[in-house]
Amino acid sequence: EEVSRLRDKERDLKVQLQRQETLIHRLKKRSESSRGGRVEAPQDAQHKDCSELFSAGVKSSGWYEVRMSLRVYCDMSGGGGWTVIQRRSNGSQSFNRSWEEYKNGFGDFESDLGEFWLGNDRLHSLTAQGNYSLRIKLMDFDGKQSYAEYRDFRVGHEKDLYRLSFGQYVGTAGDALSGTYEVGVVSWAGHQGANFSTFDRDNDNYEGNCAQEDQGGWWFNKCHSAHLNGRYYPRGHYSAWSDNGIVWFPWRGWWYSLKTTVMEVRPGGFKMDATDDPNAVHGLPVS
Ligand SMILES: [Ca+2]
Repeated sequence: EEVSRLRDKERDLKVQLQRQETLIHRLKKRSESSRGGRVEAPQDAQHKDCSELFSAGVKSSGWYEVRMSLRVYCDMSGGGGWTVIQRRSNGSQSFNRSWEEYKNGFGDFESDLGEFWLGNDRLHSLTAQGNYSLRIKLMDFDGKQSYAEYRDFRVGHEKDLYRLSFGQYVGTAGDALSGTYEVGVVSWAGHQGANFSTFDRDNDNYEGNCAQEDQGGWWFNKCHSAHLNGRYYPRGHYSAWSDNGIVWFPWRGWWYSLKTTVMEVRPGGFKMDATDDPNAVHGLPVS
């Protein structure tokens, strides 16, 4: 009887050991994947955006949860702390969407290179939290990159038709949003103060419907110098009845559709961590 009791005990212990091993294996896998930047840590989700996560020590780019259960992609490169609000990368998502879809956001909120629009309501509440800078990163099909950065980026409330406003520009792509890159452009293709329009809500200054013709929701005037929510063309140069590609006019013109775009925001006063700044002097001897 004693022998059979011990055998039972042995069997129980083996089962327990197996469970422990499975648990260890799962924990190992989880910590490996977290090194790849795909964790949702810190889970209290009290951070208002990616800049606060960055300051809290989260340094790898990826999807995270921030305040209000909002799932955001954080770009921790370029000084870190950027909350991505739009991405085009491969044409997998249609950006020709309704007012309601642009209001709530749409697209792929899972993949690292997923295409998405964060949503106009979230854009409004994010940028209403304080002074935000907007950074736009562009790449063409030759792999050339450029950027445009605007201070004081703000998106109005829905009742103000998500009106766009922004401040001073710096960058290499050209100041498409203000339209000041060329005389006479501002009045018809500047985007300062423009309302948001979609195919089913025409709030532009044009007798026709810019969003319908250019196949995407955007802050249209009559119609645009930049339209990053246009149709995805897989080869760059395109011809169409309307300039409906992914366009940043001062960089590649109306008839070139960009390969990738990222729009991201960060508080204007954000101080990057000196140890992550590639331009920072570390006081190391030059050997
Ligand atoms: Ca119109």
